[in-house]
Parts: sequence; C-alpha cells; structure tokens
Amino acid sequence: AKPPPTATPANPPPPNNSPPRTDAAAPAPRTDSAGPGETPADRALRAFLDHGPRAGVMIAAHRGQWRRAPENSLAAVRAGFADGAEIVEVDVRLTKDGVPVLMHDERVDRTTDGTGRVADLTLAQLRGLRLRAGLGGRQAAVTGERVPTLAEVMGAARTLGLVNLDQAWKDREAVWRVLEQTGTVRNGLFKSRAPATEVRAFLDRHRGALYMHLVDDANAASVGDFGQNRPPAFEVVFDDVRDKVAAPAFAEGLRATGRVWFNTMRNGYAARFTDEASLIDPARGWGALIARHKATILQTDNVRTLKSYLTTGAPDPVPAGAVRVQAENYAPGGEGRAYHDIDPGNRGDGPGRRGENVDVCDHDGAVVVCWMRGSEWLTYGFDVPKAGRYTLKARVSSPYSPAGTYRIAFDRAGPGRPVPVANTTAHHAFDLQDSRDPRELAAGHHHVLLSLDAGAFQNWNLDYLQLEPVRP
Ligand SMILES: [Ca+2]
Ligand SMILES: [Ca+2]
Ligand SMILES: [Ca+2]
Repeated sequence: AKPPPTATPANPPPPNNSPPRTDAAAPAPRTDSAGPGETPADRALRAFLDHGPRAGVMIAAHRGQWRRAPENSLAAVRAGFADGAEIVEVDVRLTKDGVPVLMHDERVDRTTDGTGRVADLTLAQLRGLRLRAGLGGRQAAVTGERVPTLAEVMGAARTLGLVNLDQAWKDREAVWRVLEQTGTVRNGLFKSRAPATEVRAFLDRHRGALYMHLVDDANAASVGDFGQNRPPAFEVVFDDVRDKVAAPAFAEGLRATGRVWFNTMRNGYAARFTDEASLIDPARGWGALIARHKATILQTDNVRTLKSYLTTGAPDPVPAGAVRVQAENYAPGGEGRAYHDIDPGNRGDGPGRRGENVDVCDHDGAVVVCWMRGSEWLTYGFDVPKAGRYTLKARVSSPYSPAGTYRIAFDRAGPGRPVPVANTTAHHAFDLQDSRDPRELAAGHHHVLLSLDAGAFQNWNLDYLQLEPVRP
C-alpha cells in the first residue's frame, strides 16, 4: 500500500516526542515591499538577486500548485503565484516537432489520459490529451486541462514571478528562444549541474540569462570553479545531514555571494527536513533549514502552509474553536477496546505504539495511521470547548479511486452515514476532507469511533482528525 521510498537517508527520524533543538528563530521579515510601478515579477527578480543578510525566504512551488490543478499545467502555475509563491518550478521537454512543453516524466502516462514518450508525440498530438488531477496516477480524475507549451506558461508568468526551468538545460537554446520570443528573459531561471565552463559559455552567449547551480556531495567542488563570478543562487541537495554540503559552513560560504535553495517536498532532498515534518514542528524542517543551513529559497509542495509559516510562524494552525487530534494518538486501552486492527504488529515504518497492532507510517515526515483495512476501527477523545454544531474533517491521502469509506459515531451512538475518502493522487499528498456529517455537540469530552466499512475498498492514510465548528 506504500510506494517504495525514493531515498534512504542515513539519519534516522527523531522520535516523535522529542524534536531536535535548533536555534530556529522566527523567520526574518520579508523585504519584498513594492516599489512604484513594480509588478510581482519585478519584485521577485529583485528579491532573487538580493542576497544581502536581510534577504527574506522566497517560496518556490514544486511543479506549480498541483494541490489546486494538475502538476505542470497552466492553471497550476497561476495558482502557485496566486497562493504566494515568487517562483514556480516547472519541468520542460521538447515535443517530436521540437516545441518546449511542460511535462515532468519522459512519458505522458502518469499525468495524462494518453500514453507514449513526449519526444515521440507532436505538439498537435499532445494537445489532444487531457491532464490528470494533482500528481496524476492511473486512478486520478481526468481534467479539462491540456499540456501547456512553455511559451504559454512564460506569457502567463511575465508579470507574476520567476519560473524555474527544470530539466531544461539540455534544450537550453530552444528554451532561450522561447524566453526571447515571449519577452520573459527576466522570468526564466535556468539550472544545471553542468561544468562551470559549459555554464559560463551559455551565460556569455546569452547576457541576462538567470542561472542557479545545483550542488550535492558529488560536485561540491564546482562552486570554486566559478571563481569570483558565481551565479546568484545555488540549489543544495543532501540526503544525509552528514553530507559535506549539509555542513552549516558550506551554506554560509554560498550565502556570502547569493541565495541558497533547498527542496522540502520529500525525504532525501534535504535529508528529512520536509514539508510534512515542518507541519508537525518547523524545527524539524523549514525552521532548521533557515536557521542552520541558511536557506533563502524553499521549494515546497505546500505553498500555503509555508507562506503561513513565513508570515505568522505557524504552518498549519488549528482554526479558532476547532479541536485537532492526531490519528496516531488514538485512545489508550488496546485491541478490541480502543481500536481493532486485523494484522498483527505495526506494518508501517512509523513510530507505532509498543505492543499494539495499529499501523503507523512515516510518509515523508507525516506520521499517519496507514494500512487501513475494512472492519478496522479506532477511537479518539475530543474535548469540545463550546456547545454547538461541529463537522469532522480528516486529513487523508491515497492514490486510489475510491480510496475508502469510513463512518463516525459520537459517544457510543450508532455510526453515521458512510463517508467516502477522495483520491488525493499520492500517498504523500495529504488533503483535509470534510465528512459532511455535522452533529450538535455539548461542551466537554466526547468519544469518537471511526470505523472502516468491511465491504468497501480501503487503501488510504489518516494524518489527523479535526472537529470544526460549523458557522451558521
Ligand atoms: Ca497491524
Ligand atoms: Ca491495519
Ligand atoms: Ca499525524
């Protein structure tokens, strides 16, 4: 039920109840106030080129804001900027007829309703396809969105912000022509891990091109190859906190002349400093990267929560009047009393409760109940602050359609109506879904039973439950 891990970082995750102490202070105030007549893109460029000690942290949206539109779609690029990203990262490939388009994979199979390699399809053939929702996958809904050309995306981004052109280096001359034709030379951010001589040749040929250099332990020495003429930003990748490039002194050296970019989407790009770990405690993710590793650009799958953290210090605040209980913090009492789990032991890789059978997984930093199967159930205690009408929301993930069905029973009454869990397009793509089965609750302690229908397909993960007041 769980995909194989994309990386196996050697540093073990800290125990859930003892986050590592860092000197993660509140994030620095942002320095991106508008000058007269400036567009958001002008501000983003100015911020990107400003590496001074007071430079704030910039947000880069990974493959666009795919939580609101298909990854690498025009709508996802627009949504990324609308949600607060100054940079949107996209993946560029050439069609059979040589047109740069947005597509992450070599093949169109995961993210569209078609099949085949991008390089074997003409633009006209690609335009006949429809993109799948979110991160795609075989069971993700087909949307009305089409594969966009790079020209369309750059045209849309011209006043909105910067576009990080991933996978574009091998086709950089064709991509450069698109930037020139669309008047977006100041928006397009190239990146590579090519030798400095190759980078320098490109930048000499195309004055004004924006460039960021990618470094990990294998090419850390390439920083020195740029001499006094360093690019304005470095992207640093480390899968282990003991990597050379993970040393705070390495990042400090880069910060002296430019911005430092880290990726927090999954485990293994910045060890285990991830978006999901940041939601549990920013000191386990973004906060540590900012304080210890001098991050001034963070690429995220959670634009809104990172924006919330940078502006308020709280990534995922509990709404006013609501009560949140982590799924893994189910009631004490053991099998048959507090929970029922059909297979012995913890099948997950997360911090399960010793001697108990509930399955707990760590999905890139999210600690969740997983391997949820029909007939299993869990119980929770909720302390409701004020009498009123409440709805229960569940933060869930699943790449399946349907993902599963659960029922909620309050205070040992009969179970409510079946609640479908919607496909979120990946095990690591969590979404807060409303059960739409509101109840009147008195103030005080309530017992909640969450049960999985025995006859229904069940393959989903549960991060937390949240009881929210329903506004009349
Ligand atoms: Ca189990
Ligand atoms: Ca189970
Ligand atoms: Ca959780």
